Amino acid sequence: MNKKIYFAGSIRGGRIDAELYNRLITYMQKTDIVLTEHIGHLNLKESRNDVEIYEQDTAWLRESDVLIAECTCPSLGVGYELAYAEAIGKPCHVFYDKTKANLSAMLTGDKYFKIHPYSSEDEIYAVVDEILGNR
Ligand code: 6IA
Repeated sequence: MNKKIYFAGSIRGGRIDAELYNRLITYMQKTDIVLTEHIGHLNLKESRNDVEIYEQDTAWLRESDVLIAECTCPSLGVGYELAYAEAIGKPCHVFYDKTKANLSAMLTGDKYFKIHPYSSEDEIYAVVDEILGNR
């Protein structure tokens, strides 16, 4: 069955990995539903105010089946979303490139989170297949 995925990635934390987010979202959309496909848009335009963004994103978190976060580029918003998702019991998966980032101890030290360090992007896709039950 199609899963509803909340994909989290940095926005105001920096867009250096936006193309990676875009590729991951496109991949997940072949089999499942990504509630947050705008995270991968390469030309983001802020059309809503911050209260509207917060209300919509937390509603999507409650609606989602799983949170998948790409955390190589640090983002306060993604950290907040992870804590919110844990508090409401959603499965949380965190990917980061271990050759580029030293992940916060508040994520690596929290046994609730499933942490997936990778050193090359190709490694991500097989893990995503497993998370989504597609292999
Ligand atoms: O602190 P950050 O901005 O890096 O936080 C990024 C995370 O917060 C993402 O995973 C999003 O789910 C959420 N978020 C932050 N800003 C926005 C946003 N801005 N829209 C939707 N979610 C957001 C407006 C850009 C829009 C036109 C797509």
